[in-house]
Order: sequence, then structure tokens, then C-alpha cells
Amino acid sequence: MRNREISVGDVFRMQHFEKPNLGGEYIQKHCLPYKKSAIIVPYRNRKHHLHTFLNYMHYFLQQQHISYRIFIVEQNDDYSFNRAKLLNVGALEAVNQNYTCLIFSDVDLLPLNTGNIYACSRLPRHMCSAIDIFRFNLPYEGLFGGVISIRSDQFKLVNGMSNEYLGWGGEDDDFYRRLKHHNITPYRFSPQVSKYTMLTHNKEKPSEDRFEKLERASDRQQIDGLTSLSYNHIVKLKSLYTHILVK
Ligand code: BGN
Repeated sequence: MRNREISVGDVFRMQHFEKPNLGGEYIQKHCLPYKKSAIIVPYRNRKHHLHTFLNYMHYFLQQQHISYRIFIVEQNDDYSFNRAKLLNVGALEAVNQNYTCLIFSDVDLLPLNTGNIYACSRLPRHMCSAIDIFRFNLPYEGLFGGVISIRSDQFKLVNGMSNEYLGWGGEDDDFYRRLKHHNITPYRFSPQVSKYTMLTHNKEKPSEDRFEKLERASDRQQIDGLTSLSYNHIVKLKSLYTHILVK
């Protein structure tokens, strides 16, 4: 497979893809998959983005000759959005289905280079270092949000993500600290390969207590995460994705 750059215009054109199995699972047919990737997307109330994301991502991922399933983890209440907790829930669900490679992705981020492989390697990877809204520049070295890949054993080792970040910001920085604490340093592909376009939306208001939470990140690592996760959920298989509705 040659790396191919997709123009932003093409992201919004209806592209052809093979119909996945019910639940948004795609098993590529050329050879038996050694590993399958779980694409896990925290979600609430962004119908248009979801529609664009699903149609584009199936088209994009199928060019990579990988096997994958898309999980949409939806927060089903009116409390502040808890991105990291939704990712914890999605990760557990994927692990229960024997996925060992977790790709966490925001619903508004669309990759533009087919060389940006949605699979895991030895170390976790920050996949979206060059986003158009940041003029394709990385805002800071320790950024580990947006789209990342991590093996499930590493995710479990650091006790997943914190469940305590409500609203926008900080939960990804907390997660980065967890990894560093275990001497796991994420890496990146080149900016050329890590190009993304972000779907437009109003800017969220950053949460006020995120700095305070971040300061105490290492104190909470053992007690706040997968070990303290409690939730109710319903799983439904849709034609393009597995829907996990979380309360
Ligand atoms: C940072 C946010 C991240 C976010 C990036 C990119 C915080 C914590 C206080 C330093 N971090 O500023 O969560 O992913 O911007 O938008 O707000």
C-alpha cells in the first residue's frame, strides 16, 4: 500500500466502502488478521459529525487493509461530558470482545494520510500531531489527545484514564502523566503522515478545575481509573458501528 494524501474536499464527498458486518466490524479478506483494532469514539449530541465520521472512516480504514470495529460510546445524560470515562468504558467493552489494540478518537477528527495506520505498535502513539486548525503544528510536546493508539495491556497497566475530569480539557494530559509514570513514552509519525482535518463546531468552554485535578494526577492514579469505574450501559449493534449507551 502506498501512502496517499486525501484532500479535505474529498472528506465530505460520499466515498464508496464495503458494507461492514452488523456492529461496524470489518474483517479484511486478503489474509487472516493477526490483530484487530477497536476504534473507540466518545460521543454526545453531534449527529452531523457522527454521520460524516462513520462514512469517511470506513472508507479510510478499508484502504489500510486492516480489520477493525468502530465503537461509539455515547453519554446518555445531561451532566458535563466525561470523555475519559467514556473511553474507559469503551476500552473495557473492546477488551471483553478480545480486542488488544485500542484506538481512541474524537468524532471530529478525520485523518488525511492513508499511511497513518490505525493499528498499535510497541509504544502508544499520538496520531494527530498535525491538525488543520492548529495550522498543522503540534501545540505542545506532551499533547496526547485527539486520536491515540495504545495496546490494551498498557492501558490496563496504567489503570486506564481518570474518571474525574468533567467538561473540556486536562484528561489527556493526566493520561500522558500516567504513561510517563510507568516509563512509557508515546511517539509520533511524521507530521506529513499525521495530518488531520477537524470538523467545525463551537469552541467548548474549558473546565475550571482541570489544573487542580492535574496537579494531583499522580496521587489518584491507583484509585481513579479502571479500578473505580462503575456504569450502566446498553450495547446495540448498528449497521456502521457498535453503540454503547452509557449512564
Ligand atoms: C490543552 C488541554 C488538553 C487539550 C489540548 C489541545 C488542559 C489542561 C491544562 C494545561 N489541557 O490545553 O486537554 O487536548 O489543549 O486542545 O486544558
